[in-house]
Amino acid sequence: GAELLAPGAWLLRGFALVDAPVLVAAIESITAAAPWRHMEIPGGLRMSVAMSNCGDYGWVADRRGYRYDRLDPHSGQPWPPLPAVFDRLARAAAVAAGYPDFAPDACLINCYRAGTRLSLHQDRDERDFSQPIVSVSLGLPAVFLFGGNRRDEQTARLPLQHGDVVVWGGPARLRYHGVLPLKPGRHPLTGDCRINLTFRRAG
Ligand code: MD5
Ligand code: FE
Repeated sequence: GAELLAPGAWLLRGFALVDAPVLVAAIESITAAAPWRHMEIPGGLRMSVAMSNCGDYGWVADRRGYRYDRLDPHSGQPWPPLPAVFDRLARAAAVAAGYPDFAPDACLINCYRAGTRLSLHQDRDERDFSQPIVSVSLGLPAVFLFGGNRRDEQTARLPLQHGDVVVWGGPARLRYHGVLPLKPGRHPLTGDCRINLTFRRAG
């Protein structure tokens, strides 16, 4: 069953377990066309998370800022399409969390290796904050940091495992969050990494 983490935030333990092998195979073909890259952020630092995208829009960062773009800046080509299994899973998770109208048009694919972290931030590059974000964890476990509506609020630690899905909507949509440095390990499906899929409505 779904576990309420906070108003609007639902944890669906193991919701993606059955689909995981198919998801990982699809990620391999997506990243063959749109390879993993460490994006540069305003200020010039490179992110420790490796990223790719699929769907109508992809999240991109460069020295000018953050945005959603229909084209992969590496190739100048559209991002690979959202596989049907991705779309079905994201919609089913949103329905289970009480968001029956969620229609993702963007999937950011994050790859964490030992030591990779994601510092505390909000997701605010999307147009419509009434749409939730669906996040799918694959491979190595991670400790997720769930903060408040202000950066200085206390954070809760949430261990996320292979197959876990979290739906962030309503009052949780704009909460600060991050990921602690990944511990080294090996997972039978993903090897030395944690992969996270985040499904969004960007356009
Ligand atoms: C991850 N990715 O584990 C996370 C999963 C990102 C990112 O944060 O921006 O790529 S998405 C977590 C999330 C999204 C929106 C709201 C909240 C969490 N929240 O309210 O805590 O790679
Ligand atoms: Fe985020």
